[in-house]
Amino acid sequence: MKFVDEARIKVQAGHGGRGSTSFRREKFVPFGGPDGGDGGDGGSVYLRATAGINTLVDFRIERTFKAESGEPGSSRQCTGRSGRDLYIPVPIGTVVRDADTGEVLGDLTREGDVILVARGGKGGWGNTRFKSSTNRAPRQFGPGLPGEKRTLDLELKVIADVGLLGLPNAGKSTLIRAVSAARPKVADYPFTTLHPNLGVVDVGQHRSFVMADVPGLIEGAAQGAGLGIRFLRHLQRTRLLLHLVDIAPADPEADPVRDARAIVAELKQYSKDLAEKPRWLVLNKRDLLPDEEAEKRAKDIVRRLRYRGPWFLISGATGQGTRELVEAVMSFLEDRQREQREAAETVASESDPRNEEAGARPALR
Ligand SMILES: Nc1nc2c(ncn2[C@@H]2O[C@H](COP(=O)(O)OP(=O)(O)OP(=O)(O)O)[C@@H](O)[C@H]2O)c(=O)[nH]1
Ligand SMILES: [Mg+2]
Repeated sequence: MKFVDEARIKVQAGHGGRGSTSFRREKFVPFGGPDGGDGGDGGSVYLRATAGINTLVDFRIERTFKAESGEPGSSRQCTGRSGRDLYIPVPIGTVVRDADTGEVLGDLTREGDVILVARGGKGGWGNTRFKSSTNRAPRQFGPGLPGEKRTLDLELKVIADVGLLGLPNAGKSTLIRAVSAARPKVADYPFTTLHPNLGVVDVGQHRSFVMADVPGLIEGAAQGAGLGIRFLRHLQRTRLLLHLVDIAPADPEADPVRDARAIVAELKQYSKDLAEKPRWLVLNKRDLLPDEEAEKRAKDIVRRLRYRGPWFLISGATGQGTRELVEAVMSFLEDRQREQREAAETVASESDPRNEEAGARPALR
């Protein structure tokens, strides 16, 4: 299926129904008075993050999504039926902007997240409501208010904990296949992967994380070379990047160190935030060389890059070293989660009025 990560749609909420102008007419009840009911409210339009939808392909053609209008009121003080609300399912990770103002209306990051994007119009008053001591037979009615109308820009940024980064053919898709159930295509030509793929990596009981495989990056990507850098947006929400480097490139001219630097330069051009994310070096295809030679090359690459973070020497093809890699990633993510939780608890207890006296320390739990 085609992968689409940007779309523009129009939404139109339902209009409020017209209020009714009606008078009670019954045998033996002359001048029965006004009995026109209110119009029903128009339905509103919402977007809802829904699992199982992975792209914005359904919105490829710009179209208008309309909620129902309210029915008009009627005699005997009957209120018109309200229009039904419309819930539009969108992928988890959709950022919603007002196309006219650029304002971010919402970021649907969790399944079931809902945002209101166009409010339905209120139904108009029936003439009963206009009755007063000076006007006992009002003919006024409320026309019902129009429903809101908006043009929205939707942008999908997939939600993953870890993102794979690297040249085409570095072995990103092979790695995600080795450690998850995701089955992206693998082939020995560049740009096999044309859109992001997500895989859930199960590390053990109740321990798992989501890995994103994105299309390969080449030098000049920021200027549009290869598939460009637009797919990098899908790495923006990750907590950790794994930079895959082929330690035995088929091309004898290729220099893994120079190529690795080029990738980092592209990353910096794309976004400072992304460049500052934790990034680990993963030296891949160790099976192509004898162990000793592979280790020597790996150390040499690390030294020449003046890289000081954690690094791994693996083979996505044979699985060697991938277990250690996913364990380390999982621990890193768990540590991050713990830090975040603790930070949130500290903020919560600092804003607790019981801790307001000078020197009061957050209570330990
Ligand atoms: N020997 C060996 N070959 C590998 C390994 N990992 C990947 N390959 C091969 O390298 C080629 C490219 O692998 P992919 O996984 O498609 O690479 P990619 O990084 O996803 O490439 P793009 O999608 O084009 O960016 C394929 O022929 C793989 O079989 C490995 O660990 N060892
Ligand atoms: Mg690939």
